[in-house]
Parts: sequence; structure tokens; C-alpha cells
Amino acid sequence: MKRSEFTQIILHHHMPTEPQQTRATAFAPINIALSKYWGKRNSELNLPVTSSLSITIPTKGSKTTLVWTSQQTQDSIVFNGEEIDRHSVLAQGITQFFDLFRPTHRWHLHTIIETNIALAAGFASSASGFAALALAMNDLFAWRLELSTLSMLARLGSGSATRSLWTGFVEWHCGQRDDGMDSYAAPLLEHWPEFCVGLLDIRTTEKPISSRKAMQDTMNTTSLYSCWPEKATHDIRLLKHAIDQKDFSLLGSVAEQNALTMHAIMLSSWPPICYFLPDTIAAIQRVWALRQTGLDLYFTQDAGPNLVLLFLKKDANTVKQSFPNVEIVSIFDDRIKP
Ligand code: 2P0
Repeated sequence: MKRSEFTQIILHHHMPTEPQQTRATAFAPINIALSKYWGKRNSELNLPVTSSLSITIPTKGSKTTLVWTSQQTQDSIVFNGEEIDRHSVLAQGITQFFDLFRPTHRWHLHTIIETNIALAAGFASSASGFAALALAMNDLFAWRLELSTLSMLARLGSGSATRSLWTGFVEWHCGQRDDGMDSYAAPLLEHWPEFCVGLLDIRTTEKPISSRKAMQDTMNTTSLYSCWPEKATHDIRLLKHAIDQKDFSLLGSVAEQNALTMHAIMLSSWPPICYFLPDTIAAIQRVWALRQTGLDLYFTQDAGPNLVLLFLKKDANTVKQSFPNVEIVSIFDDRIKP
């Protein structure tokens, strides 16, 4: 099935395919997976091999405003105050996303994106970008879709965007169906007010290989990938148990090992895929050394050199002393400042 067919089924006949108002704005946060999405069973529809489980970083994300006028003859995009070349990767990604909803090019939009995260540096910028776009379109076109349905539309832009429509812990159910109608996310009900993360910016320049390509190359070139589906499925079960029991050591150790397994599989790809920089390794070794002293500190790492530290509020000062540049976010307390 093509992505445009998928959107037609979701919107069926009675939903507007023309904007119903001139302007809509939405914010969506980034999320960090504790058990990763790594590998697709269908790359046209971004259907994952396994489910994944994330936490939302409520203070980081993208605010997207869509402006519609009937005079507009092509899409235009302003990103953090600057007009973007319409041939750029970012502009093409957004235009192609709009194309899924306009079989004929009858409307065009002016898109204004403000984000407080570095693009393509391993802090899940595309997740918040496509989630915000899906939310703003829902408003502009007055679709009134449920969040679970919007998460499937966001998924067509970028897999990790499926998980960026809620706060707290979120699970993306991989689903079984070929048409992807059962592959959407849902929030877990548990709150954990002591839960903190530390964003450790190792480097904010663009990564050497996109996660989309890295994921595909991993699946195609290493036999170690065959162990991933079982591992990820088992880890999600353990993580949900840890969240339910508020067992932080279990959660941290499962999340850290899940990330290291993903990177180990990537390292065994050919050509090898390595997102570690020397500073990443140094920070990882500092985490391990601190843990040896009894600190309940863990990390996770996405497809980039940056780390996300995992710890409880009572240890925030110690973490700050050990990593002076860390940006600490209290997952259930902090909110984006308007
Ligand atoms: C995740 N990542 O679960 C994993 C872990 C990066 C490492 O999802 O091809 O940009 O757009 O579906 O969502 C990043 O991959 O890939 C990602 P596409 P996406 O967060």
C-alpha cells in the first residue's frame, strides 16, 4: 500500500481535504526511546519490526504554524526565522508530507517552525517536527481525529514521530497488519514525578549517516540484527514492569543495555556504523565510574553522539556536579516556557 492510499483511508470521504481556517498552530515535544525502534518491516508506511517505548522531553520540541491563503501557489517554509530553500531536505520532507493529503495540488501552505533542538544531531528533531505538523493539520482542516489516529499520520513522516503526541511514557505498538492500521502509539498511565533526564550535548553538528539509512543498512548487512526483535520485545516487558513497580535501577539498566545493544549491532554492520565520538565514550565511562560509587545513574543514546542521562530527582545535584554542561529536565514537572 502507498502512503497516500493510507491517508485516504484514514480521512475517508467526509473529511475536509481543503483548509477550513486560515491559520493553525501546534507544539509537539521530542521523545527519547528507552527501548528503541530500530528496523522496519515496511519502509513505505514506516512500520517497525518491534514495538518501542519512550519518555517525552516536555521542554524540547517544535512549534509549527500553518498559514493558508488561496493566493499561495507553492509551499514556503520559515525555520527558526529563516526562509528555507524549497529544494532542501527539510522543505522536501514537509512538502512530500503535505502531498499525501492533496492528490491534486489545490492548496499550498506557509509553514513557520520554531524549534529549540538541533536538527539531525540525535535528539529526535524529526519526531517533534512531524508530530507538530500532524496536530496543526488536524486543526487547520478540522479533521477532529483522535491522537492515536494522528500518531499514525505522523508516523508516515517519521517513525519516531508516532510517539511524540503525549507526555510521560509512551508505547508505540508495532502492530501486525500489512496496511499499518494497528501501528500507533498510546501513553502509559503511570506518573513518576522523581524521574529526571539530563541532556548531554556532545556535538550538535549533523550526523554522518541518517537514522533512516542506518536502520536499513543494519537490517541488510549484519546477522546480529536477528537477535534484535526478541531482545526489544523482552526489554519492553521489563521496562513496563519497572515503571509499574517504580524500580529505577531495573529501568535504567534495561534502557542502557537496550541502547548499547542497538549500537553494538550497528557497529557490526558493513560498512560499520558508529555514532560514538571520543567525548561520547568519555561521558559513558564517567557514568559507569559514578555507578561504581553507588550512584543510580544510567544513559541512553540515539542515532547520534549525544547522551541522555537517566536518574532520579534526589541525585540531580550530584549529576550536575559531574556533568556541568548537562541540561536537566524533570519529565513529569517541567513544561515548555511559552
Ligand atoms: C528511536 N531512532 O526509537 C530510534 C532509536 C533513533 C535511534 O527512531 O526513518 O527518524 O523517519 O522512521 O524515526 C530515529 O529514526 O526514522 C529513531 P524514520 P526516525 O527513537
